[in-house]
Amino acid sequence: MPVRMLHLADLHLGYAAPFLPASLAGAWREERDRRLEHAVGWALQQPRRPDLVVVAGDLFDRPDPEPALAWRTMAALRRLVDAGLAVVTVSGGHDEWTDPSSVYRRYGCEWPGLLIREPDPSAFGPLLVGGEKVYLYGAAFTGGWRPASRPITQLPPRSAREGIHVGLFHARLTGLSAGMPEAGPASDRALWIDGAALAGAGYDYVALGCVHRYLTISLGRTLAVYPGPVDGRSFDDPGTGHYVVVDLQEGEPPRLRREAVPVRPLLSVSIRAGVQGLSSARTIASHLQARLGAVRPVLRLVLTGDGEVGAALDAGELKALLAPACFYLEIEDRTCPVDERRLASLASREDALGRLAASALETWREKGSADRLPVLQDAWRLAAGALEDALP
Ligand SMILES: [Mn+2]
Repeated sequence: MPVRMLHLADLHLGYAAPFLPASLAGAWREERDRRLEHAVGWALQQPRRPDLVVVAGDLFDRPDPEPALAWRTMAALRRLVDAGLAVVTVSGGHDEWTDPSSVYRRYGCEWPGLLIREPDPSAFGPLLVGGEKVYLYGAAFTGGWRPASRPITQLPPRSAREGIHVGLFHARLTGLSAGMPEAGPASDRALWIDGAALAGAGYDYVALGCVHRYLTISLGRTLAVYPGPVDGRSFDDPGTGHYVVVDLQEGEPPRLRREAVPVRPLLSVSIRAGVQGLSSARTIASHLQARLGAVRPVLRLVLTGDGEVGAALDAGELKALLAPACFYLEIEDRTCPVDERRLASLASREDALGRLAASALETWREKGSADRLPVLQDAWRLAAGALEDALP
C-alpha cells in the first residue's frame, strides 16, 4: 500500500484583505480562516484517507496570529493525530520563529504531530505511517539565520534504509534552468536551496511551500512540488482551489493528484466594450452573470473600449446590475470616449481642445504605443473633462 500524503502550504490563515471594505473584510477572513479545518474534515472523510499531512510553511499569515485562531488551528491538527494520521509542520517566512511572540514558541510544546524547529536541514524519523517507514528531511525557516545570497548546498543525504524519503521546506530553489518564477521583493523570507544539491540528496518527494502557485519540478529521481495556496489573498495571488495529494510507494515514482474544493474565487476579468455584442451595461452584466453562476466571487472587472461604444457604456449601471452576483465587485473603468477618428476630427479645432486632441492623436498613432494607450486614455478623460466646461 502506498503512503498517501496531503501536502498543504501557504494557507496564510489570519490574512486580512486590505482591498475589501470593512463591512466585508471580516466575513471574508472568517471564511478563509476555515481552510485548515475544512482540509482536516475533507481528509478524514475520504474513503481512502491520507496517512500523513504535511504543512510546508506560511500556515499563518504572521508569526503571532490571534490566540483563538492558533487554538482552532491546533485543534484541527489534533483531530488528525487523534484519528491516527501523522502530521508534520515547518514554519515559513510569514510565520517564522524569531519573533518573540511566535505562535510556535508559545504553543510549540503542545503543537500536534512533529513540529520541525531546526534552522539547518536535518533528518527526522522514521515515522511509522500506514505500515511504512517515512524518513523526513526538513528545516524551519528562521529569519536572519542565513541570507538568500548563500543558498543551502548541504542537505542530509537520503538514508540508505528502506522506506519513503520526504523533504519538507519553505524554500525557493536556485540554479534551475527553468521552472522557478522570479523572486519577489520579500526574497529573503524563505530558505534558498541549490537545486543540484536537492537533486543530489536523492529524496523521493520534496514538499515545498513559498511559491504561490501549483508547480512541479523534476530533479533526477526526486519530484519537488509547490501545491500553492488553496485560497487567494488578492487578484494577483488568486489561489489554486485544489488540495494536492500524493501517493508514495517505495521504488515507484510519486503519483500526484489535485482535488478541486469549493473556494470563494478571486477573479480578474477584462472586457472590451463592443466586442462580441458586449456593448451595453445590460449585455455585459448578463454575460458575466451566466459565467459566474452561484459562487459570488470577489471580482475585479476592467472595462475598456474606445469611441462611441466606450462613451456609451455606463459603469455605474453595470455595477448596480452585477453587484448582487458578487461577494465584492470592483470596476475599473478604462473606457475612453474618443478613438482615432474622433481625435482626428477634434484636432482641426483651433482651441485648447484641438491642441490636446492633436497631441493625443500623435501618441495614438505612434508605433508600439499600445501599452501607453491606457495612460493616454486616462489623460484624455481628465484633460478633456476639465476643458469641457470651459469651451463652447
Ligand atoms: Mn506564502
